[in-house]
Amino acid sequence: MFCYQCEETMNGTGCTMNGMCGKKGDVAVLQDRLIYALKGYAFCNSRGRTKDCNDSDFGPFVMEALFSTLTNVNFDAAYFEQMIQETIKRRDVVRNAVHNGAPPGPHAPNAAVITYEELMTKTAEEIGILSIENVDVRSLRETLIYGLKGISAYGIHALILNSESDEIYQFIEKALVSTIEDSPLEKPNVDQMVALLMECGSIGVKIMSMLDTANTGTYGSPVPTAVSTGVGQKPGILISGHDLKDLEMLLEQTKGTGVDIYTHGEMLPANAYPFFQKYDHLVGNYGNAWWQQKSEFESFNGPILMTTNCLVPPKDTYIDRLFTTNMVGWSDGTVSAKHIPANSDGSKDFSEIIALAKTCAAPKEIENGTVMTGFAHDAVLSVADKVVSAVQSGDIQKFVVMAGCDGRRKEREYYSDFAEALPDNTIILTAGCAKYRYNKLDLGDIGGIPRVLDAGQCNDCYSLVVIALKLAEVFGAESVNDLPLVFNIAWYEQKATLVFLALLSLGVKNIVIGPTLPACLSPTVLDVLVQTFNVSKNTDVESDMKRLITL
Ligand code: SF4
Ligand code: SF3
Repeated sequence: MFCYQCEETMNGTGCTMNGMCGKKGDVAVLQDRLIYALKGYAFCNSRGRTKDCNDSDFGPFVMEALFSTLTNVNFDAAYFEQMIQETIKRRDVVRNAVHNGAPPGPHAPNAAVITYEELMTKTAEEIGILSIENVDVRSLRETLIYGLKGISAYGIHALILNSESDEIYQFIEKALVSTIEDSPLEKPNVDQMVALLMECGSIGVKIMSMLDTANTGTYGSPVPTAVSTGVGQKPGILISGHDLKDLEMLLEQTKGTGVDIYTHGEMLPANAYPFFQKYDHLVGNYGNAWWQQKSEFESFNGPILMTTNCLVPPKDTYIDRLFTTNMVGWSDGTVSAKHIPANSDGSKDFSEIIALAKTCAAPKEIENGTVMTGFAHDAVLSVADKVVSAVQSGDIQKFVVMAGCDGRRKEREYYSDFAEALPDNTIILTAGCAKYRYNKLDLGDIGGIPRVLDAGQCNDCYSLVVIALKLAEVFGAESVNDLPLVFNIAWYEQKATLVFLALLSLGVKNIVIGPTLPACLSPTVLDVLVQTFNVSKNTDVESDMKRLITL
């Protein structure tokens, strides 16, 4: 196997035996085969589009497939075998329609003609990342694929709330086709591939905007909220991941059952939506970022529902309390996490989880306080006057965007140290699970504005963009680059890759990222990013404080 899509990749270069995330070699090669099959399906569908016989369900299916290969989503070999089979089946339907049942021409790429049986014999070396020999082409194509995974993740959440866009589906199709090694079409050159990455970033802004509209249209605009981190006396269900519709269904089905609901990880910001605040049995948030789940799921005592990433291979102590839904799956071939499927109308039956919860002890207390969230664009813009006058008076010297992901590596303590070392006249704008590195520090406020403003989940980085653009407008700045705003972001998986591309597509310069640079960036591609956008890696707190804040 070879995989280098996330920040924790082995030695910063690539996982080759088993993934640091727990992904086994057999699942890794199945994911490679699925991506290969998706490229062929996209190729045939693009031909079908010109003849009006493309698959109308292409977008949703491909987004589901791509999302399932994102880091820490699905570890179940059987799931991938079935998805590869389904992809090939769908591809063949479109291809036969394009050719009126005649065999494909001699120039069709292999991904468009390979059979399921043949594909299942292909190795990672033959069809995976390293099969692309030119390191720069490999770098650009893989970065694009990771961007597509991010688009797909957010696209699925939007789709669940009935929001979709053909423009996004057509981009996914075009981008997948552009990565086919033996394509008969003209191959994009390096400049064109960089342009495709920027287009991917723009589509990223669009999908985050769509998801923002879907979320706020369905659940209201988040309001600043102090969320309890303690526990009650009743048994509970812990819901993690990013999907708000699952939370809604779970809250409805647990009303009056004597079972409490707690959020975990990226579900914390759900507590700030007016819609969810009407449920008294939504008690609060239990625990921290995804990587601490092994101890937190154990001490929670009740069932856990993983709606999306990040899932860590579970311990025996809670595997029989772990439930997955959507694209999430876990199996070691013998023991599997129980999966809750969606019915054809999107509804789900959580009765098994609820029945199990009733037999469990209440969660063990691991904290007892509150944590603030709910500073999405509407909440921040409603106090824009206050913010502007604080900047004008010098009470606020700088905004520091510290959004992104958290991870288990020790180097990430840097982010807590950096937050703590920031001068009192700075405000941290955050979103994503990166916030857990500083959202429980007591950093105080500036004239009533908390020094850590949490806009929500990683997709709510969109809120940070809206806030920055509004500030630029108010201050008459030409772009966000002229604002007293700096970026020191943390990345881990492919949604962060997409958010990064989204920021670049908006022309944001001088972004500092860490704790390492993505392994998929070849020296040449990195050089392009440095030359064009002055991207750099964070170093140590003292030096970064000097270059970002005090200079
Ligand atoms: Fe390694 Fe990350 Fe890929 Fe997992 S997702 S195999 S940790 S690079
Ligand atoms: Fe976190 Fe996995 Fe990226 Fe949504 S849940 S931000 S890491």
